[in-house]
Amino acid sequence: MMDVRVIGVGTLGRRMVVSLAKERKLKAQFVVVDDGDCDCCMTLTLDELKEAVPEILSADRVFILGALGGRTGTRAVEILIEHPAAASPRVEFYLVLPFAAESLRRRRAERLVARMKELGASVHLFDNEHLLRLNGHTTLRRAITIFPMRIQEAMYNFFRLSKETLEYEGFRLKDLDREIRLLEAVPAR
Ligand SMILES: Nc1nc2c(ncn2[C@@H]2O[C@H](COP(=O)(O)OP(=O)(O)OP(=O)(O)O)[C@@H](O)[C@H]2O)c(=O)[nH]1
Ligand SMILES: [Mg+2]
Repeated sequence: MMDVRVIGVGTLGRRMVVSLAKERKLKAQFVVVDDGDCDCCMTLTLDELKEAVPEILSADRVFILGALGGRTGTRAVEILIEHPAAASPRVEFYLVLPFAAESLRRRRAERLVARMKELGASVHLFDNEHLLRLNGHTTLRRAITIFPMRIQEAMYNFFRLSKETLEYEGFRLKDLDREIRLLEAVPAR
């Protein structure tokens, strides 16, 4: 049996991992790196993460889910990428980038992404700035749900699960079909 670990970093990472863990469909070990405990998965503080990095990155496949720009998620990614195993193709990062309007957060995130690329980490980015293309076509609440949904979808794809039941924050993947198509169709400004 393949040993798969899904790590959620920061608040958004926690939400995605809790949502996936509660579905009980993915055969994976779930870990959250954030403050406070979590009723459905193992939770680590940043200090605990530092100690646990070699063990965490030793699984057959490791997925790290979260957003950059805030404190906890960014710091967790910084800690993880300093270990050589983080550049292995077994390890993949799925990360949301802040809006440009969150200027300091955005710059912090961009610096870290540059560093990750330098180190050769496998990183899939979901840039909030692209959501502005949906301006006037949907609500903010629906728009900000798209990327967490897409990241969970990537996990479902990995496990070859049917996406019929995939949901996040009260939306099903198919509820956001129109937004997802619009996002892909409208070119960046
Ligand atoms: N699209 C989208 N982006 C989000 C969402 N939540 C957070 N983000 C983005 O992710 C960035 C980081 O947010 P968090 O995950 O809350 O940050 P954190 O790592 O918990 O940081 P601290 O709480 O400061 O420790 C934010 O600045 C937003 O740009 C969400 O639900 N949808
Ligand atoms: Mg947080």
